[in-house]
Amino acid sequence: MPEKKEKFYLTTPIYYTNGLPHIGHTYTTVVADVIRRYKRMRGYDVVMTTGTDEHGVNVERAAKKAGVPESEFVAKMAEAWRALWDELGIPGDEFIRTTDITHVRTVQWLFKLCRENGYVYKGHYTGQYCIYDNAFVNDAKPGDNCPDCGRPLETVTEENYFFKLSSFQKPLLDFYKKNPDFIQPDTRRNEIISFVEGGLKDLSITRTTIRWGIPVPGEEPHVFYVWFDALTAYLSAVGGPEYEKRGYWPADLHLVGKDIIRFHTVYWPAFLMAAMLPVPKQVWAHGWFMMDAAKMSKSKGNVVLPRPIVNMLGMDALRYFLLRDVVFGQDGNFSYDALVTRYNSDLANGLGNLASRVLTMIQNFFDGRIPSPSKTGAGAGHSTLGSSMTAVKGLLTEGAWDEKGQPTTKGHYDSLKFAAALQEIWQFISMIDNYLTQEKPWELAKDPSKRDHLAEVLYEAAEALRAISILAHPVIPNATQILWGKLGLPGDIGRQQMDELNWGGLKGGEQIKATPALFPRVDHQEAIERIESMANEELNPAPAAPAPAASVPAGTGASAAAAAAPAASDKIGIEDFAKVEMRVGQIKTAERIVGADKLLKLTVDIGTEIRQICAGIAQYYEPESLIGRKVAVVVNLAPRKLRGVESNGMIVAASVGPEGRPVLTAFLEEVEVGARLK
Ligand code: ME8
Repeated sequence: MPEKKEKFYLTTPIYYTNGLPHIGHTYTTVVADVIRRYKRMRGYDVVMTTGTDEHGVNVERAAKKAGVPESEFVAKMAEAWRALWDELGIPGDEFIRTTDITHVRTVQWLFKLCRENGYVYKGHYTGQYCIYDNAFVNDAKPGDNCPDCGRPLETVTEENYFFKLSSFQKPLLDFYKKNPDFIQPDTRRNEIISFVEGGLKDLSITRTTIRWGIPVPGEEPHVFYVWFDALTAYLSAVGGPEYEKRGYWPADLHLVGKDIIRFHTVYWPAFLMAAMLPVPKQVWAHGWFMMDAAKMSKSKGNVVLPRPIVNMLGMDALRYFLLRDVVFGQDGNFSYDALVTRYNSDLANGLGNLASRVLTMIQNFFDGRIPSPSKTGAGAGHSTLGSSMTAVKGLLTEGAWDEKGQPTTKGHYDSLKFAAALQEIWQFISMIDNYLTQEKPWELAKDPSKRDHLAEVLYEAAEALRAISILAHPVIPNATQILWGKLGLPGDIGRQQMDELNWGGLKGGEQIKATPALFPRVDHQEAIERIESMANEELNPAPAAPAPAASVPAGTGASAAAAAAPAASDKIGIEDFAKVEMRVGQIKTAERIVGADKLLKLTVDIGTEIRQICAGIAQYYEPESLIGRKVAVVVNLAPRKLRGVESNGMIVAASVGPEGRPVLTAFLEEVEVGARLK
């Protein structure tokens, strides 16, 4: 009988359905996925829940605006969230929607328990309510703005059911004391403790002003307050009233952003205590990703989207960057510049380069078979590097603490110090790099008497790559799985157990695979321009007009244009072509853009107005040579920003040669500015 695995249950927030995921949401979900993978590699039976928070006045309004019933609106949004998580390879094991019937029953059951235990009463409440955050704001006066989002509050009077939150001040403070790890990081814990010490007011947990919510049985038109509803989703996802059968409750970890910590560490445990249900073990609140020093939000128009980054650099690059660049818990600024720098330095030059060096030498010197360790005379101490290699071996395979009591890679993962874990793994990478530089296997290969030594060096380096793949797998699952295969190892690397990571897992004789580079280097500027251009397209989708095959979308380069062009067999009707409005424009001014060496900023007269348009032609045309030139312009393209500069239209050019050199159109006869191209 296999030993029964210990269970580990973790959750992301249940995200609102009135918008689509950006990097902030992606961050929390990526972190949850990293923990899930890590815990599985430490032998746990893990369930991770994510989902969608679908009730409340915001959704009611958004659905109205879209002219569809709420249920239809949320079904589409939930599907979009689920599909994006699937596409990014970070789906929940459970995906709970707050409109699921199992969830509705769980909320009603929780309310019944709280009421039976004497913690619910009926009353009236008049207060200032933020319809965007779905919360009454205590102590606010009519006319005030919401302290969280800054938008105007509304005065609302309702008959409500109240939850006796005031009865839980002492039980909560006792609970925090007994469970010092319940709220993490410590700064947040201190904030919450002083908030609770300041006194708790009872909380209204039903609404009569909202229709789109879970009905309170027998008390219609009362529906549940969205937070009473949404928090309960964590429990609904693993069995609801029958949670004991599945055995995952209480949750081991709720991962949240710092914006919603109070709901998770004050309200939620109080609701559960009132119902006499087990309370979660830990709530971890991370910081915010900022854009230009402001919290990212769609209403501010400063969101970063995950898909364009993944299309350009791959999901592992995004995951690595999110975890490596920001200390988990703190706020971080998001910048494409830092992202691409990290990609090139740590992934392309770091791990990618080490892997290709080692594999290429094994290919060349040992016919693609990993040399066997038994023939290497390992431990012969042939060089001073023998001892540093021994140290690396020890570090790669040790437990959570080293002999000096310092946390190791596993220890860092355990305490969610992802940046520290990655820093440590990347130190191993540079140690192996140095080992190769000093042992010089390419020199050893020239001397047949040094064959054993050569075999040893390459074996050790390959074995180090195997260990590094296992340790880095939770963060970069795709690349490590590929590397695993390149090392000739079978199966799913995610099934490897970190605690069984002993030196010597490679037996020798494995046939390596020479597949393309793990992380091909990218041109810094071009990568950023492409990501920005794809993000623009996703945020401001152009009307469904196919791009003319020979056009160069400003700033994207010719290959993206080719990729966007319809396949030869996809003929379009004349009515489709007619959707693209092209006119003769005359360039009035042209200048370079600082920090974007492929882009020119042009002003173009299109007959009816002068437009600002960015064009990716700076490497081929001198700005001065363009003044007065007549060109073909797509004038009905949605405006977008390229490198922060507004571009309102597109200059048409032929894309010539493999590098896609843009060649502007020209007219052999005199044409009038503004004339339409048909
Ligand atoms: O609050 N930086 O949902 P939500 C980092 N439905 N993380 C961010 C972020 C940013 N700029 N923006 C969002 C809700 N997040 C409720 C939750 S739970 C029972 C109900 C992440 O769609 C972060 O995890 O507004 C934050 O807590 C969450 O998304 C808010 O998601």
